[in-house]
Amino acid sequence: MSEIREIQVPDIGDFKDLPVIEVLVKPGDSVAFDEPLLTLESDKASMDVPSPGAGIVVAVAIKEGDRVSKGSLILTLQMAVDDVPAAEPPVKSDAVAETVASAKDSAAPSGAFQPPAVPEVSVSDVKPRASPSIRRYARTLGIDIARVKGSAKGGRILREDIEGYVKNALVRLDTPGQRAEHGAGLNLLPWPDVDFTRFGTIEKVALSRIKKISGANLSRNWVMIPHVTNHEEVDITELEAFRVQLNQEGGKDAIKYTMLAFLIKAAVATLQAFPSFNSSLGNEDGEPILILKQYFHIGFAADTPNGLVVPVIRDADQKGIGQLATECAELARKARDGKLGPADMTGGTFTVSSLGGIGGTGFTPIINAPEVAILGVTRAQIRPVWDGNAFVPRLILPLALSWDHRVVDGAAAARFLQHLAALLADFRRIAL
Ligand code: CAO
Repeated sequence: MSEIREIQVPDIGDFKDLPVIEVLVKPGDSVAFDEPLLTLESDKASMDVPSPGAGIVVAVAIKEGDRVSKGSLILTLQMAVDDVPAAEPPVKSDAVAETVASAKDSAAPSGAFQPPAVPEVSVSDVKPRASPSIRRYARTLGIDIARVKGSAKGGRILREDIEGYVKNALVRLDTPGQRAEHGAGLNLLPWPDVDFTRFGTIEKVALSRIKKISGANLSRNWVMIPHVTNHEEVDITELEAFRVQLNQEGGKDAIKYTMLAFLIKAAVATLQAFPSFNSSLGNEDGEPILILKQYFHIGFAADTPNGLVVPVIRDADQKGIGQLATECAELARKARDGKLGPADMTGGTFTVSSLGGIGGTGFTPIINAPEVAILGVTRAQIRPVWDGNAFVPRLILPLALSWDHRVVDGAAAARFLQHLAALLADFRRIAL
């Protein structure tokens, strides 16, 4: 036998007119004894109002935002006669709700009442069951509690469930493939999951260690830095003639003067003239600051069979072009042999990425964080240049400067490139 009972707000102490912050049940729900029906919030704490018995919710009389006091009607409940309680269970404030919830969840349901058939409820309709403190905990961590699977009886969410959810999310974010799949936390569309074998034969190859590490760094830098790339073309006819002459003068064990060494030398002189390009963004007492470096350690991108690495030439401002060329060659050899140590690749303040030996007319280099700018160089080509009277063949070098728009702006970047171009066009200026 069953009967319909009106369930009212029980004795809630001195509180009156408390706002309902959540109604946890709806008509058709089956509730167990002591299961929370709604959550009230006082200025001191939130509290669950538990069901005084097991049964089926027939009608709900209140909604979120309503204000209730002792005796306010909450809902009507169809209960087995045996289950009709003599006394109501106490309201649980948020300090104790969690422990009580766990204890309750392990208790057997009471009575022999067989609830009548209720309409099937889809998963998305079901409100997650959790005590106010657990809800608040989830809110503090920025978690949508509806995504958390409860492990206690009736799907009730415990603190461990929230923690498990967070742990899983962190593990997923730490896995490169998953990071892409989850849109790098940017709420992007998931990465396309394509079965390529549907379209043709494929071969699966593991990424090298270097590719995995540089890929993760490049993705972070691309996503987190507001990159802008400025382009410039510079006439290096005289510089190349000088470089060729230097190399011709050298004996058997002579230094090979490379364009990269001249680029590094000119870049250092330009960084000295524009210190904000030789900096990093920092944070002090919660305020963003710019850390201007008074040393000039220049990285250069080196292509190796296992992927891209960036060895660093220390104190490039204190070295001549011959020494820069020698050190670049040594570091590039070490890079190709996989022998670079961490000390060879850390501490850079600016990077030069030269594809000039390979080709191309321009590209967008990705800033090597925490640096704020990078110079990309592609292949110099003889072009006809108008000298006022006639077209003359000149060797033109394309430059691309990517810079962090949080640190510098377009005018500064254009001036930086102009300065660099002027030095490369007439290297004597470096002595000025
Ligand atoms: N324009 C035209 N020719 C150029 C040039 C330029 N900008 N830069 C170099 N060259 C020519 C040189 O004259 C030389 O020619 P010769 O063999 O006829 O003398 C040849 O290219 C090789 O030059 P190099 O010995 O000076 O080597 P390099 O400075 O070009 O390269 C290094 C050294 C380490 C930068 C290079 O091996 C490398 O790894 N480059 C790739 C960097 C890279 O991958 N960047 C992209 C990063 S983003 O993915």
